[in-house]
Amino acid sequence: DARADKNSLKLDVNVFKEKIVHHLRCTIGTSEKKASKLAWWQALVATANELIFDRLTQTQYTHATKDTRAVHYLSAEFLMGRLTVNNLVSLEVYNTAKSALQELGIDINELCEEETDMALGNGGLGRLAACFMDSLATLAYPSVGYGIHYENGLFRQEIREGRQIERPDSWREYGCPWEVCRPESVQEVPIGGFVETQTAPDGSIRKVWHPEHMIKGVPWDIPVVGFRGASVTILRLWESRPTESFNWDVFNAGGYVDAQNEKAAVETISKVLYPNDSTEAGKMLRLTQQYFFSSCSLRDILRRYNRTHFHDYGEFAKKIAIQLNDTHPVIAIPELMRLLVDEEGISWDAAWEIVTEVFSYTNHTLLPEALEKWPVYIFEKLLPRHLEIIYEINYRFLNEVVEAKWSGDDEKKRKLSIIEEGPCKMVRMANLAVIASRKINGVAEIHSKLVRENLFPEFSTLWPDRFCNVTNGVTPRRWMLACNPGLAELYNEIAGKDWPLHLDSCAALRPYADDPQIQKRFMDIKFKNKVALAAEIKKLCGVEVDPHAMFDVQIKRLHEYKRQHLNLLYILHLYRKLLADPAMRIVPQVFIFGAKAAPAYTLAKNIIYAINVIGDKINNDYRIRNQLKVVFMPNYRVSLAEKIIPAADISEQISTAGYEASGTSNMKFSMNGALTLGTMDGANIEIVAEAGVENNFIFGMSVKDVQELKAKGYNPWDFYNSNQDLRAVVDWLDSDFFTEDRQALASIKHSLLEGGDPYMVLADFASYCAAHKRAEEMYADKARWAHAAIMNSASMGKFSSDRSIEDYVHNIWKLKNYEIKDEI
Ligand code: 26V
Repeated sequence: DARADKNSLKLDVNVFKEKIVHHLRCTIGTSEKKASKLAWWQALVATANELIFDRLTQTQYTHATKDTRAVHYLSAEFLMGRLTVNNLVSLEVYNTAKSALQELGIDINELCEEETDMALGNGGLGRLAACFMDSLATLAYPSVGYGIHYENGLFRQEIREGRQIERPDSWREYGCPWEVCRPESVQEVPIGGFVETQTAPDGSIRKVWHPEHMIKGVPWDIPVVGFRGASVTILRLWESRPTESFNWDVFNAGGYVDAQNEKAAVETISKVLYPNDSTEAGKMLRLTQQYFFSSCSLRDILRRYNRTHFHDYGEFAKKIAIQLNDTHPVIAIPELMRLLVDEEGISWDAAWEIVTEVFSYTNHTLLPEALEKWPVYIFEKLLPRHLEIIYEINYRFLNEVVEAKWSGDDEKKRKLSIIEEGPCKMVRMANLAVIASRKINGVAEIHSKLVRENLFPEFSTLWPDRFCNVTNGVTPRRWMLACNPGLAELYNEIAGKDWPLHLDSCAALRPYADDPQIQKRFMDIKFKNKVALAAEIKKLCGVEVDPHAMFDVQIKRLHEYKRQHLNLLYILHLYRKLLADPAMRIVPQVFIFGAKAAPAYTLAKNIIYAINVIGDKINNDYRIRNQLKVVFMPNYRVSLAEKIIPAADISEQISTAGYEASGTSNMKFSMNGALTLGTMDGANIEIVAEAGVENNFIFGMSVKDVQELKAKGYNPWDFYNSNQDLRAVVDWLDSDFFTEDRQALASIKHSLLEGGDPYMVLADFASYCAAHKRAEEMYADKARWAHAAIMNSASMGKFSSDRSIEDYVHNIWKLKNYEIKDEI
């Protein structure tokens, strides 16, 4: 029967082999003789999909028959990366597939390299959403992820003569075999136009929106496979298309070309993911993207709800939870009000009660430039009815809630208003989110505290119970089991095979932290990973590095607050010492960077350039006898992180305290046995609390120190003038020692001095150097280092995204999970 067939596909190498060949011939349409690697990979995916879609059907059947409560995770970004290895591991067919392919003369690793990353995200926020999908599926909570089906993900980065060049990322140019289009769930979304006020004979008023356009939303589903097939959930991404009605009139009037232009304009909505740019460009389109996917998602939720509830909204808030991943989907709040009031005929008060029960909001950054505000004039053009609804929400909030608490206090009203007054009136999306949400959370303890105390102090006085913390986590399936098989095998032996589901059980390794045999085993695994990374570095950067050297890694988006330039100043400092004393022997070190800069962020791009030219100089300076290497790995992305992280000795987490909301790579590094060299910021604080400060290298100002220095008046010149080493390396940037383009490097010096050094790089420099010195000393003591590496890896139970999801479930979503049986 069907079940026996599935089992034999899972376990029997011959059956698996036959299936792959079958799909190669009958699905892909080629033969073993002439198939390309890509074709083999497609056949492998088709084979996996047989199991995946069956499991998906079982999951959806269970949820439909039980009318389950579900969470809907709305996110403009899902940084999924590659899916093949994870899906095969989760289906428990990885080894079967590997052997089957081996017998066909094919290396499974080579096939997996054929897959283009799904890079539908900028960084932390998007990758977090992807880890959460993995945990939701694994824990079998009823859930849907909703986002945008970007035609182009985050740009591909090339480095030419040290400089970043952006290239389009067409991830599905030749089709993506994981996704399936669902024409039966297409939505239509109105936009533009004007609002008409109709007064009935009884004097009651009705608002009628006459939109200018309709946009079609086409859903693409990507199945997310829970570990060991616990459940298969769906990531549903919306693609924009012109509706048939859209260009009909123009078309008939003989305007074939005009119609094609309008078609192109609509398709633009889901064309490209915006990089975290601080520029004004594309504001209009960005809001359109956000509204488009939020509206499609809400209509999809309502359609599914009404299949069983027939427009009776009494149960809506019992069945539906919606999580807003940052402010990007916050337009869903007025959109749900509009759908309920204008289209479903529910009273304002009843609709508001539903809305405020359903939504919750996660904040991911305190950076003022990242808090979204939209000009009112853009709203008037695109979403005139939503603007009215926002005004109404605001009016009631200010006159009922704020007035009751702070009667007559106009200053409070000005601060808390959704509308920012001024020459250009703005809609503050974060204020709207807080006013309408049941819960508001930050992403690490310290960040949640700052959200309460610095970002929304008045709101948290008003509604203390709404604010909470959910510390981020990452999936151990991708970030340990799949990317570090050597380490996974060690944990299988020490902690049993269920550790990817119960990461706390990795603590079983801690008693062995001083056991010489286990230390050797652990460090041998690390060394093998470093050998593999060294080969990758040779391939991508052409630089030879010694795997015995200390691998010091900083991989993350390029931003001043993350302080890649602090790292660079230390590298210059080491280099300078080596040049001054050619006989000096140091711990050999390889500094590894990976980072994309937003295309319009000039200083960030100059820092990338500086890393490359300084690296080039150092790597080719025979005087330092290969004791120091600096490599910039191009096109940093999920699949590259999976190769780098298992090979890291040092994890650089050096943001100015108070600026990195959480960080998530910090957790991945620790799990894989790297030691954190970092500030007391974000989740670093919680990581070292678990793994031991003595097993990591903490340095620099605390949040309190930063606040105090700012209050007292920070002057970077004080540090520059009083520290000779610091002055020497800062001045070195303004020289032609490294490059003809002296201006590019001098701009970094300029920002650190005349620019006021907004992220206090100079203030933390001395302490940073001291931390590096401690790291170098510890690295020379092999047993001490192994102890620390093991303690880090074995203490990361808290940072499984399963724990984060359980926190969301218990404190916010209130879901039950369901065992998925083979029922149909
Ligand atoms: C947005 C923008 C937009 C305009 C200019 C510069 C800029 C810089 C940063 C951002 C951040 C977007 C939100 C984000 O990705 N936050 C990250 O979320 C992670 C998951 O919670 C967290 O671990 C990171 O610390 C946080 O930066």
